[in-house]
Amino acid sequence: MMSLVSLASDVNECAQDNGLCEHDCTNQPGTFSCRCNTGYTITADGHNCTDIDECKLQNGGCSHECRNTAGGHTCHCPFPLLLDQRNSSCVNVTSCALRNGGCDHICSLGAEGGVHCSCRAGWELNADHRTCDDVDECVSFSGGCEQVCVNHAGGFNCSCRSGFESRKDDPTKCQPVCEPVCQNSGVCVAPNTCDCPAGYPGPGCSAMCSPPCAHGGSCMRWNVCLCPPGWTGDGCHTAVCELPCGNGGRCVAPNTCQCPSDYSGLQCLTPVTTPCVPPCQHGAACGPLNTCVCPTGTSGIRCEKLTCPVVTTVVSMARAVRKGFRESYVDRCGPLGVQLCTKYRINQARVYLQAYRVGYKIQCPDKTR
Ligand SMILES: [Ca+2]
Ligand SMILES: [Ca+2]
Repeated sequence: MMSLVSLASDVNECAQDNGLCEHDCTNQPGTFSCRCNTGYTITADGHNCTDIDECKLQNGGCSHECRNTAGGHTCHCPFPLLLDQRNSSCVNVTSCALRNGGCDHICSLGAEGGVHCSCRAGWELNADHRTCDDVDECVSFSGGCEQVCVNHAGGFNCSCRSGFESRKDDPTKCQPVCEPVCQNSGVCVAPNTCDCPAGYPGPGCSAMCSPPCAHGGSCMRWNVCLCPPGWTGDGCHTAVCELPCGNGGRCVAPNTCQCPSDYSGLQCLTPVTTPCVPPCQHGAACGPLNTCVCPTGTSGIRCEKLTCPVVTTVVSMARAVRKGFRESYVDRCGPLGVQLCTKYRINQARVYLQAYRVGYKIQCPDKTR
């Protein structure tokens, strides 16, 4: 750590460990001194501080009893005298102005000129006629509490045992707590015990359905489910298909049919045609169970064998179309129409387009011949 070296030769002894002074350290040119807080005096070692016992010096200025304290002292008076405003002399009590007449709570002037103490509600006057002591209301009749009385300074509270709570209309009384709360006009008669009306046997007098209501159905009185649209049955487990499922299809969700493998569609009315694998050849149709239905002239599992000759077929595809032609003609032209010019126009004509489609077919000999 860096430190600035002052030009003067003085060393600040207070900078380290407070100059070993117990209270205050004062640095001076070439030296230092320890000082003590008010009520203390320096000891012979010049560093430590010790309490001054003021009571040993003219009784600390007290008219009666003096009690020494660390750093000070206090004066005390024998009953029924009170300390005066300067906290040193003891005087007779003649008014409520001095220290509230010595009263804890309420001071009033007595008939004979002396003062009279009294206490606020919930407190009672001590035998010293000044101090106010708390009244323990729970000692007599348990404070009027139905279950538990709790005393505190100036008052008391009623509380309830576990499973009960204070009644709103009368905090001295207790009522049982039911969790969950009793619904449907049920009455909580003991902790977590509802007295339920008929038809509501569930927790907290709720309706109870067995089997439970599925698909968002509401459980009503007497084990009845109120089902949402699209569902019906005891526990709302049965789906409703407004259009019935055909061909052995099952209604599995609202308006949803689950079809057998050979039918499809909303109501399972469309037969499913599955192509044969491998495919049938020579135009053969695919029959049930992946079998090919071979046309005349073919055989084999896939109708791949030809049993009759194949002949070429030619089909004429001739058709007539309209087509535009450009043709020239001579016309008069020029400023006075005296010149001759060649002009062009589009003329429509019907033409024939000739085409052929070449195909093949299996031609078996005529059996009748
Ligand atoms: Ca003292
Ligand atoms: Ca009390």
